[in-house]
Amino acid sequence: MGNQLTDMAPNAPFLPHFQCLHVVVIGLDSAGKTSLLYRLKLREFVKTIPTKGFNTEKVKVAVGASRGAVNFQVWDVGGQDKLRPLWKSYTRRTDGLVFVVDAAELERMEEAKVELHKITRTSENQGVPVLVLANKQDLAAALAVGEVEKLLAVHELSAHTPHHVQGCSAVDGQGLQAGLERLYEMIVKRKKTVKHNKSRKR
Ligand SMILES: Nc1nc2c(ncn2[C@@H]2O[C@H](COP(=O)(O)OP(=O)(O)OP(=O)(O)O)[C@@H](O)[C@H]2O)c(=O)[nH]1
Ligand SMILES: [Mg+2]
Repeated sequence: MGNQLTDMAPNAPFLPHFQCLHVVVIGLDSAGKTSLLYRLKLREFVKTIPTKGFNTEKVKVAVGASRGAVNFQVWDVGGQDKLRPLWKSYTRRTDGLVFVVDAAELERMEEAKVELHKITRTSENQGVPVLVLANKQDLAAALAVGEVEKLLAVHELSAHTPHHVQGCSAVDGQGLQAGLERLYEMIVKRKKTVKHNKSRKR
């Protein structure tokens, strides 16, 4: 049986086939980052323990108009507050950021908002596309995407930061493919713009 996320397909036209996109997954502790990484890698909902450092996996995802398989090197970094100062070094020169929130935890949305805005404001992350994943949509208490978007004040992100908010669940994988599609589109668009600007300067 095929799986949309990992089936091999012809390479996407824009990126050279050997290129691997670097993506960093951050967010508060217990948001579901590690669960999402392994849902993507193993197509299973795995039992996790709080991440003390990081996990990294290479995953192939069929995205883009040609449904080509694109390699993503995904870094999942621990979200406990004492580990958050490390986010900056992991996100340096990344192609894309994934910011995961527990959509069922209304009382931590303000804390998540502060961290989201802090990390996207760093000079290295200017213009880096951000996919916000409103995780745990399988829970009845989960806030809808629009609510999460408002509570995180996503509209206040810099005009130079392409972003998209997507609901998802690591339990059944819903929303992950759609979110990665959007992240991929934003990354490719940014790479094209950077390339275009460079060739105009020559
Ligand atoms: N119901 C539900 N539970 C989830 C989901 N994703 C993760 N969880 C649970 O949330 C808890 C935390 O998940 P982790 O993936 O370890 O969270 P994390 O963001 O990696 O946490 P840190 O490593 O501490 O930063 C675990 O008990 C998971 O089983 C989801 O989509 N739905
Ligand atoms: Mg973790």
